[in-house]
Amino acid sequence: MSLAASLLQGDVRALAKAISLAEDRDPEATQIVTELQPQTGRAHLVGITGAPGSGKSSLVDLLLQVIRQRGKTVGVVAVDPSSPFTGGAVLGDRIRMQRHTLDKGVFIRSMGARGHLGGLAAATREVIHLLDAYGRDVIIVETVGVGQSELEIGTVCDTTVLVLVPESGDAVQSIKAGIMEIADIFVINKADLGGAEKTRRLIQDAMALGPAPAWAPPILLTAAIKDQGGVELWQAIERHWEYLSQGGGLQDRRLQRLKQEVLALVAEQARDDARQQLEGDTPVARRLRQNPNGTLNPYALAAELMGRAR
Ligand SMILES: Nc1nc2c(ncn2[C@@H]2O[C@H](COP(=O)(O)OP(=O)(O)OP(=O)(O)O)[C@@H](O)[C@H]2O)c(=O)[nH]1
Ligand SMILES: [Mg+2]
Repeated sequence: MSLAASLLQGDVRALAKAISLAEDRDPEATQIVTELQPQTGRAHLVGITGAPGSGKSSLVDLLLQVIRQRGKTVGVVAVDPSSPFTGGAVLGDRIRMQRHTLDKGVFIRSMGARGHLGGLAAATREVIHLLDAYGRDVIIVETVGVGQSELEIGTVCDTTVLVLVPESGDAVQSIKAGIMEIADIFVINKADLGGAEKTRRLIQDAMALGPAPAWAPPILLTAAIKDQGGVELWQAIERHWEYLSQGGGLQDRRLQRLKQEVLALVAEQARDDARQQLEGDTPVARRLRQNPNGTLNPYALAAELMGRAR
């Protein structure tokens, strides 16, 4: 039986194997994803993003409990561009989500940037498709944000949760600068540390400046470490899903996502082609070797590699 067929039958080893192929950027993964395409589009994709250490994994752990109590199956992809680790889970995630490791309704995978970021973004998208075809009801994508444009979670997920911590002046600053648009739900985690109400007001004030949106992002207070706020967070996520499904732009979001995915694939392919030309036995590479002082014009070289006259 093909890997794709085994995966569809619920074989978790087939899923893990397909994910490894996607991480390796193996062309076979692309084939599998293509074969499985008709079986995708059912899952609710939930993005959890925020600064390093804001408590994203702890919140995911909390959500897993709530979601499982409601009988839904979950796939978690924790993406960490700064980590070389891949497969299984990076240490922190393994510890924080370990109470779910024996539950067949939970599948957790951590992904690091082995090579280049573009590849990681493409691999993440493929893994999401695989989990979707595998039949997970909910797929949670944890990413450190915001900043890596290619991993912009807003373009990957249906519902994006932005995790802040109390009195992070910087975070509120960047909200003014425009993160606002990507957050469907704000979470102020570590509310046990105090100062969360003040942060809530800062966000509210920042939101009041713009036009009233069709969906007003709720601002929730959580203390993941104390198991507080998980139910409310899940309820908010479900409300947003209902809103999206009932004329709130699910189609549009998914169309944007498709465009982003195509762009990412084009970028990955173009970068690979360019790298081959730079490293191989090509006219460009020969000219570069003859000119070790680096005085050639990078713009002209890039245009040449892309086949454009400048
Ligand atoms: N006081 C307090 N600490 C918390 C809370 N939630 C998480 N932490 C702690 O914050 C630290 C980071 O938590 P993680 O869940 O790993 O945060 P993260 O955002 O996933 O971190 P990265 O994936 O490394 O970016 C850990 O030491 C947690 O115990 C909370 O509600 N209150
Ligand atoms: Mg984490």
